[in-house]
Amino acid sequence: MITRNPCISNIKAGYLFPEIAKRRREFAAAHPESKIISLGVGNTTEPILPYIDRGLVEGSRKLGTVEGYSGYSDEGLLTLRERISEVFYKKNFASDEVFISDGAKCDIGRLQLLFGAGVKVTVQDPSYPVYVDGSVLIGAAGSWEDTGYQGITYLPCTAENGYFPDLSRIPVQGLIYFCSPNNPTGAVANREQLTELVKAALNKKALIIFDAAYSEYIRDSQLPKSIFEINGAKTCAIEVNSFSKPAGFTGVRLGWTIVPKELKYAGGESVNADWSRVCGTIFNGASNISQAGGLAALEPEGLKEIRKLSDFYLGNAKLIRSALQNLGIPCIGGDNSPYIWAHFPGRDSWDVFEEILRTCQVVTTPGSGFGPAGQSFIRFSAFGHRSDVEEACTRLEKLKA
Ligand code: PGU
Repeated sequence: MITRNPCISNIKAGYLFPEIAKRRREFAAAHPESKIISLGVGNTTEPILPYIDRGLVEGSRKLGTVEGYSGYSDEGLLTLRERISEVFYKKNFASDEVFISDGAKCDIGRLQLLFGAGVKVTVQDPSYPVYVDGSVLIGAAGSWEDTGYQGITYLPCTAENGYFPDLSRIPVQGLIYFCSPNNPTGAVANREQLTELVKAALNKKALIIFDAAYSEYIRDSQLPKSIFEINGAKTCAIEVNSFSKPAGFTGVRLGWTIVPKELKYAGGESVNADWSRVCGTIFNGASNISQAGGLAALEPEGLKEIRKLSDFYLGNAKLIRSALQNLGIPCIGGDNSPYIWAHFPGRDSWDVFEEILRTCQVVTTPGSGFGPAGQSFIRFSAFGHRSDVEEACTRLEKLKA
């Protein structure tokens, strides 16, 4: 029989979220009477708001008419690409620098094809697991050693450094994944910090993949929502973003990636041209129905709904954060992001996960699943119905003991 891709054998554990789902199922099977509440995976729960929903419905209806029918749309509807540039980037990007995707995760995976197995990858530690697991799959992570992959540079983000890492260890000509607002810590890098990041990337001739999936949760107007608010970023950064968390499109699937034309490899070749080539080869565009929804989301009425929906989840975050603080559990995040990062000093994350599941019937995410520096932390997601979040907060009091 055919042999397995050795990169797949290198993956240390199952993908974090299916592992959590498995443990939840096992608990539910053993305790059929329990009503489990999930503050685990960051999956949206609230209905799509009416104006945006109408956009999706109309997009679908159009497909049933001769005049409105459309087929493949490759890099995405021109109108949507232009509107994204206008709404999020002050028209700073031409439409052919905006690539419409079926979500940020999918593009994070595909982008690695640009750099190949030899690339030196740097991540914030902790970070969204796709950066590391995706690097393992393309063969860039090397082998697993105790708490991390030998080929990955982990930059610890801890209370001591204000959850912004020491950038001096970034390898030359490497790839840096940077996520702000951060998943899982909820920390948001300020303008000075992102300026430092861009400077470090330029000095090291490195490329940043900036994941801004939670940018619409930023409420502090001083905080940057995009890496392209920083001078110099156009020559060292790619940005991925998504309609998932702001518009509730986790199941609809729609995102975008900005690849500036100024961005060049060491040999002077255009990254934008290569990205276009990669997408043209292995991606046939986002659903035209999703794109119609995305267009509606970026109209003034839709943008109001984005604000309303993200305000709702931020309201949940506030409840969770104060419930934890009342228990004396140190935590950060939740003010400009939908995640709260709670510290249980000296404890193993999976043990705390199990304890919260057993005593409160609340599913969370163990911090160690996001990287070595996540050990002893638990991530609480603010995506949930309000009544469930309130009930979960009440149940968390059982942790007092
Ligand atoms: N980027 C970050 C930083 C994320 O946290 C997530 C989702 C995505 C991208 C995915 O965006 P899409 O546009 O929907 O593809 N993170 C969630 C869901 C888990 C997962 O496997 O994606 C989370 O709980 O961390």
